[in-house]
Amino acid sequence: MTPTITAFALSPDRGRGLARDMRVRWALEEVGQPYEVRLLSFDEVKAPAHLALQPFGQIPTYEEGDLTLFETGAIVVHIAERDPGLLPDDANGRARAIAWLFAAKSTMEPVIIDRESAAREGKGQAWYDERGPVLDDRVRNRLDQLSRRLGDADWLDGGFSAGDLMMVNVLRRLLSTGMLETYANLSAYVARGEARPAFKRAFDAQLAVFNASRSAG
Ligand code: GTB
Repeated sequence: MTPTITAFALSPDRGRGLARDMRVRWALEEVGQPYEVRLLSFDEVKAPAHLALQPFGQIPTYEEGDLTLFETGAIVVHIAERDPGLLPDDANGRARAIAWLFAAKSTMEPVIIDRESAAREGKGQAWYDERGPVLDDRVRNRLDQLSRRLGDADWLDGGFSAGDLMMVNVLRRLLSTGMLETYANLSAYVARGEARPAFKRAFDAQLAVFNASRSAG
């Protein structure tokens, strides 16, 4: 059964592979699972048909036969459990890989998004002079901790896993900030993820959508 995911026709990230369909595309490419994409406008994600699949009116969703999923963490775990390639064979290794996926989603991503949202919303506003440095420090603190743990390893726990996929995807959101550059090992880690053929296929696919929608619009 070929899964169908949803994505924005005209992604606000302008094809930089930072919207959350990218991690699902990448996971599907890693396991060699072909997929279809249903493209949505910003109005369509808030319409009843999509809200029935994703109660928060967000992309991506994942439909496969009678299974409908939302939340990229759950979707990537499902893909990793369904097909080999993203989780180790041993039960403890699988549990640790899933723990890293959760660390990316619930320890790293929130501080990165909070900082980004405040920078966008607070531009030129007095409150941001005080709040901005606090949010920067929170991100740096997590990057310090992650960098220490990664050390000079290629991946977070043995071979490349769904945990690395999610972590690299989340860290890429910092690419335009200059914050990653201070951490040679984290920069190399992200570059290692981006060099994977499956990443490149996923990246090219989402960029093609953005370019086609921009030309059409
Ligand atoms: N927790 C959910 C998950 O992991 O599935 C979060 C899904 C989510 O936030 N999806 C975004 C969305 O649909 C798409 S990525 N938002 C609409 C809404 O919440 O109303 C959004 C995005 C925008 C811009 C950039 N960028 O420029 O870097 C990156 C990502």
